[in-house]
Amino acid sequence: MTGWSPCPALFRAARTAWLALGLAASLSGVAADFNATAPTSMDKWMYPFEFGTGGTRPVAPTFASFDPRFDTRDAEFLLGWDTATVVPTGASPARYVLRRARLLLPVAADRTFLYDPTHDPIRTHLPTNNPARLPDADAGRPVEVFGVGFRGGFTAETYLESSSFGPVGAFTSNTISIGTRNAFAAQFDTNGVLVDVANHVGQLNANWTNAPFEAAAWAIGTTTNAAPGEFVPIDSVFAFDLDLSDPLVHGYLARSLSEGRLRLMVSSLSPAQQITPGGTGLGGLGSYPQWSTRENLLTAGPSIELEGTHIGTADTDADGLPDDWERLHFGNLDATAAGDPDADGASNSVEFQAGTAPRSADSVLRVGVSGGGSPPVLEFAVMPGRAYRIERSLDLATWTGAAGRLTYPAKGRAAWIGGTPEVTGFYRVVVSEAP
Ligand SMILES: [Ca+2]
Ligand SMILES: [Ca+2]
Ligand SMILES: [Ca+2]
Ligand SMILES: [Ca+2]
Repeated sequence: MTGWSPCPALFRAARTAWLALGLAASLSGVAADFNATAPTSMDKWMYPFEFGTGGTRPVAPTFASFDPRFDTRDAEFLLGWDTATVVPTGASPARYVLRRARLLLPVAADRTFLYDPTHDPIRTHLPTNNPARLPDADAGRPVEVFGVGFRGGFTAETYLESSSFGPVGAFTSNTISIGTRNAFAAQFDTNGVLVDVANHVGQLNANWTNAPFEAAAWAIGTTTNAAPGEFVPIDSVFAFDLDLSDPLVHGYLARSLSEGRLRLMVSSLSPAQQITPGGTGLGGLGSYPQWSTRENLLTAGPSIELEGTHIGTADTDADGLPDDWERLHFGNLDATAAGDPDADGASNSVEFQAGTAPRSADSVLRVGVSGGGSPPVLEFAVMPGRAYRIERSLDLATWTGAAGRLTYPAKGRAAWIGGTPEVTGFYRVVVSEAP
């Protein structure tokens, strides 16, 4: 957690909320709360040598390769849901408040891998002769869920079960399939951009290198059917509760619901049984999970539970606060736009715009200053589904967009770094619903 610095006299950060109401959709009359299980509408084993069968197989294993000619997260499992039957589409991502997003995945093979419900640092994957290597403190490897990024011109809409994995090079090449898959497990980097995590362990390949970085899964699978370190029996169901406390993850899910098309990728750095010449890490005997796909007739297949509130546009008491938002936070329509029941200085209207909680004084858009002031750095907490813009003024009358970049140094935190050393002036953070 970053501490707040007091504002220097010449560099005052003002708080404001932008009241440009985006009437992106008219969805009044639809029940606001949703709590439903959606069946998987597409899934595909993402493995370079699936040769066209990835979309229709009954089983999708996930495992790693430490052969540097391949992605380290070699075999991934793509899952997709058409969510329009569960949640109305078309509104701003700010209008989807999730309380639970839980992927359920049945195990399709008996006792092929050890249960590990906690994160393993990347250093535990380094070869035994690497001095930076850490021993794996708990047996087994966690099964992780990430978002999905696309390349090769594909999008969540156009990438289908029948779409190609991506180019697979010649077997004689030392980059047979690395960094090329058309759909990949992805996380947000500190610039808020979805990046491929397939090779975060770092490979030692003369023609393809990347610096190692730690991957932070959006969820790690848990089951009640095995104790940590034990083999997992067939038909165990793994539950993955997505980290809704991360505004970027929550925002990804909210945008997916707005589009009616949710995509997630399951991945695990489970060892596969293969020779790993020159690899950076451990190959060893195969010990990897195999998941039931929606084509598997022996199980219920994968599904997702979605619970939350869709905030429609209806405002029957005409106070500027959507009915659904008032009921979500107050249980009735008695709140007023100007009210400030939590006495945090932000009116209910401002809290609605900023996505903060109107009954929690700790939840408020408050801007702090860090660094020496050159360039200016503004820090503030971010909320899901919001767009933030920084403006600067010399007279508190005329405001113009300030040159700089928005970064996300820690979960839930934004740091805006000014693009010029100019610090004199007033700055404000303008928040609006994400388009
Ligand atoms: Ca482990
Ligand atoms: Ca109202
Ligand atoms: Ca308030
Ligand atoms: Ca508040």
